[in-house]
Amino acid sequence: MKLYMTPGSCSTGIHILLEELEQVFEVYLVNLLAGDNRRPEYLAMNPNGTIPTLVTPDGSPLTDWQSIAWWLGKRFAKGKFLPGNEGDRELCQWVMDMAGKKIHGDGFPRIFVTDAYTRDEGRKSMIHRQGEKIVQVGFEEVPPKLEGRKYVLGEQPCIADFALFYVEFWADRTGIALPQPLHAHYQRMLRRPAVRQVLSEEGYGSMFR
Ligand SMILES: N[C@@H](CCC(=O)N[C@@H](CS)C(=O)NCC(=O)O)C(=O)O
Repeated sequence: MKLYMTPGSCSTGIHILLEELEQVFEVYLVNLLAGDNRRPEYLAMNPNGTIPTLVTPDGSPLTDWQSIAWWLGKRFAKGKFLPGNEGDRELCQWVMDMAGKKIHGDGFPRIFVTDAYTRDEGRKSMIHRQGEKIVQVGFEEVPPKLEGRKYVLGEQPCIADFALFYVEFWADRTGIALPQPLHAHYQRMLRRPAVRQVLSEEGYGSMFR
């Protein structure tokens, strides 16, 4: 398999999942700032120009975080990161939507790429604050759903924990406080060997020293 990724981005969640599943894969770095994701070769594989892209063993590209996570979850390790029943499936999907669509999709771009929202210097801080608010409100909705469990579904992580992890990681990097149960979830994830390995490989090894 080939993983097209950018260090410290949402693709980090898929990178971790691949390591947790003990898969062998090649990593291709996509430099978003240099516009690698807008080059014709990349767009031919992923017309949305987003990362991650996972090229599966038969050569097909999968191009959406959730699709990649469900596919990996089904294909490897006897489904150990997949929900086992309908209720768990709904919760897993809810957390992935909250992390990927609301907190990531609506919130963090306002913080990371504020310029994309306005050219008006005076409005930038307002949009940045809006982003922080969306992220905080999104995070606050998660703990009641976890009902004190260690991971989203219980004692072991599922694919949604890797989505939750990458937005928690962004919160950490941008100084946004997490509600206590998510802070504990983030710390628990950081103790996992695959998480430490991937973050170290992606250039964040100093977090563990
Ligand atoms: N819907 C996509 C969104 C992924 C996404 O937003 N990736 C960001 C990086 S975290 C990206 O590729 N940004 C570059 C761009 O949109 O031009 C998915 O779930 O994979």
